Amino acid sequence: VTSQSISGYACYRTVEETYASAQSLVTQYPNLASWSPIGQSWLKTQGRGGYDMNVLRLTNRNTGGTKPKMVVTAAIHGREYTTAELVTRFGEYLLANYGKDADVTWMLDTQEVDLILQTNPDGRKKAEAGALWRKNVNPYGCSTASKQGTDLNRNFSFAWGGGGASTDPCNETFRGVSGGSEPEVQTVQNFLKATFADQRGPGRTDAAPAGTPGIYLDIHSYSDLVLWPWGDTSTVAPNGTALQSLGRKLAYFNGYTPEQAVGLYPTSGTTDDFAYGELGVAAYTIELGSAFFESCSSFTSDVLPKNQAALLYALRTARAPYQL
Ligand code: ING
Ligand code: ZN
Repeated sequence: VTSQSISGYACYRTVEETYASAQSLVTQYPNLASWSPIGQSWLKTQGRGGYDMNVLRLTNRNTGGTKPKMVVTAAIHGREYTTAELVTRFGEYLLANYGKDADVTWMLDTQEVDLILQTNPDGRKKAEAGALWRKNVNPYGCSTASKQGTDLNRNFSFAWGGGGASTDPCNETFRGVSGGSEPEVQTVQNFLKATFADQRGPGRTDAAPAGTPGIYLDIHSYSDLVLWPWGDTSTVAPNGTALQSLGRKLAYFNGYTPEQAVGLYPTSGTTDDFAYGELGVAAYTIELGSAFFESCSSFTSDVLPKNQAALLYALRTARAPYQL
């Protein structure tokens, strides 16, 4: 970790360090890892710097067939440092243990893991510069520079515009001007749609034929929670028993409190409601730890081991997330 690391938190890779780590994994494990652009941050779409948005895909490229998939997004909120580091280290763990650990080997042979390590790189860069930055950096009508941006986790197009999101572009939970108005959200939505194109998970109530199962996790911080849809209503989601049951198992592995998302506070336009409601994919939000600036010692001794166990369980179960 180089000198550009976040001041006082040397265990958390910056955007550039995260991207460099992913690139070096591809160099080291060319048959198991790829790192590919899937879209652009808002600043990049404006031609004003910014970043490509990339996915780290882990699977044995020499084994075929339709593989059950796990997608994980991290750091959709810029200041949530532990999230990108956890997911980057999870990817490193899987690759380091391929061919050594029978379980990991089998999972990378027969499944696919797609990790979006920095889901809001513009916002993350603001946080690295010292701001407690949550949103992206698209200003819309907000004239106060320190309060600009759209909350990407209120901008997803399923049930967009409901409660628990703001219409004020200076607010921390500004929902954006329309569902999926932000390029980062368009990128994730398009990626989830493509990845889970034939998904027929527990959220689907139509009569579509059974397809490939999968699971989607969005990693936030903080509060030691495992959350599942819906966020905008206390109504239990379709097939809510299966959804809750898997959520409680994830919480067993990380020791966190499991609950329906609305129980924390109402939200709309979130990642997991989109994935479950629009695509039918079993979808969870995990809130890591007890601070945005989790000390490196508690990250290493607490957040990382607990959640590595939960992520491994999620991957193991991604092939049958609702046949519990
Ligand atoms: N918390 C999440 C947020 O976006 C959340 C909580 C996520 C609630 C998803 C419901 C659904 O507000 C943080 N820390 O961002
Ligand atoms: Zn968050």
